[in-house]
Parts: sequence; structure tokens; C-alpha cells
Amino acid sequence: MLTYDQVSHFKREGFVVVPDFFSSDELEALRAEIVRMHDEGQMRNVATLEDRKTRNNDAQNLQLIPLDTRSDLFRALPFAPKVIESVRSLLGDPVVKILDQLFMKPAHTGLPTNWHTDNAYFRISQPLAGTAMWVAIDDATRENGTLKVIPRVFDTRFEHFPDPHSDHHIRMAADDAQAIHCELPAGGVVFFCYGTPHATGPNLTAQSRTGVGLHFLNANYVNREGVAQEEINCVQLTGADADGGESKYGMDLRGTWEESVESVLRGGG
Ligand SMILES: O=C(O)CCC(=O)C(=O)O
Repeated sequence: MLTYDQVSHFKREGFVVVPDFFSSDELEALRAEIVRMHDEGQMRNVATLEDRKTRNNDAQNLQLIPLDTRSDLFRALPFAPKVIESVRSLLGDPVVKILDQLFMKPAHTGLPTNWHTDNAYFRISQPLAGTAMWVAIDDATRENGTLKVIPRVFDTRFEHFPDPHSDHHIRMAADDAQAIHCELPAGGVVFFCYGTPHATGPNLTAQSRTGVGLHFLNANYVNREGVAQEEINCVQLTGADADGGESKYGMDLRGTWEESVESVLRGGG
């Protein structure tokens, strides 16, 4: 799925933007599931006042984690052949999916997510051995708080502090002037490695904006590295232990992505 140049860009810069990753049908199905989960009240406002406890009722940073237990479509997503092929070309075999979540910023009141690296959570020794795949569910612009990244610094270890405006996020100091704003159309994705500092801005527009984040890791870094097993949701995607999710979900999800998309589009969930 990814070209040689895209893979080289990821390894050199610590991220790569792929603007046309998901088709309009796939995007419509993902959106339908997000609307359903939102309407069911499943999302949580993680934004707080400075005490990190009192809920911020005026502004929101909505987060939902995990997704695979709430939606058959999201459970099938990591098994989409283009997702598997992309992450194995970035990380090398064998690859696992360790986490999935979404971030919704409501119109006008959507708050930023502050600068951090995913490796501050996962703590692996080779920051290029893991990648996030951030999916733009809506056209992602500077005005609605698209993802921004700082290139080429993924080997640096940054000190992180509790984010005073969130009940669990952490943040680091970063120079916004170095940021690349990844503006991309809905259906596009950004792959960025665990060492890459990233953040998102506030949503100043009249439409809500959602990003979905999936995290992948070269399986050689699971267990012997800092990834906390209780925090993650490991599914082996490639290599000798890959079973299509059978051991975790009780069914083999390989080859089911297109069918799952069609099922949601037909209204079957
Ligand atoms: O989409 C967002 O608002 C936050 C994304 C993010 O911080 C992440 O994927 O780690």
C-alpha cells in the first residue's frame, strides 16, 4: 500500500501523511459507527479544570477507548489488508495492534490535545518500532484542530508532565514554530512513530471533527519492553502467531473488512 518514498519519509521524519487511504464507502461506515457511539452517550469528556478532576462543562475533548469492544467495524479495521500491509512495511514483521481510540472535538468548544509522544506512555527502546495511524474522519484543517507533528526528533527522550487540563493526559514542552500541520481530507491518515511529538489544536469551526487513533507495534518489542500489558489490547496481525484475532475475539477476522463496511452501510451495524 505505501510507496518506497512514503516508508522512507516515515523512517527519516518520524511520520508520513497518506491523503487518500480510505474510500468514501469505508469513511461513511466509520462515520456511521462514530455517530452511533456518540448518540449512545459512550464518549467521555476528558477535559477538566486545573485540578485535573472537576469536569470542564464549557469545553470538551471527547475520547472513547477502546473501540474494538464497541463496534464490529472497528474490531475488523486493523485486519483491512491495506492497514496490515502499511504497518508491516513501516515496522517490519511481526506486527501487533495494541490500542484503538477516538478523539472528537465538538464544534466551537473542542479543546486542544497538548504536545506529547506516545512513547511517554509505551516506553519502547526503538521509537520507530511502533506507529500510530491517525485517521481523519472529517476534513482535518488547522481551523478544526488537525494533527501537528515535530519531525526528525523521534530519538530524543522528552520529559512529560501531567496535563493540568485533562484527567489523564500528559504533556511536554515543545516549540510550536517547528510543527508541521498535517492538513488532510477525510479518509486520509497520518502514520507517526512512538517517538514523534504531536498535538492537536482547538476546533474553532461550526462542525465537529473526529480523529481515530490505532497503535501498532513490532511484536518483538512487546513484553521485553516498557509497554504495560494491562493497558494494552494486543492483537497479532502478522507472523507465526497471527490468528486473525481468533484467540481474542473467538473468530477469525481476516478477510472481513469489506463485509463489515457493507453491513454498516446496509444498516446492519
Ligand atoms: O485527535 C486528537 O485530538 C488527539 C490525537 C492524539 O493525541 C493521539 O492520537 O495521540
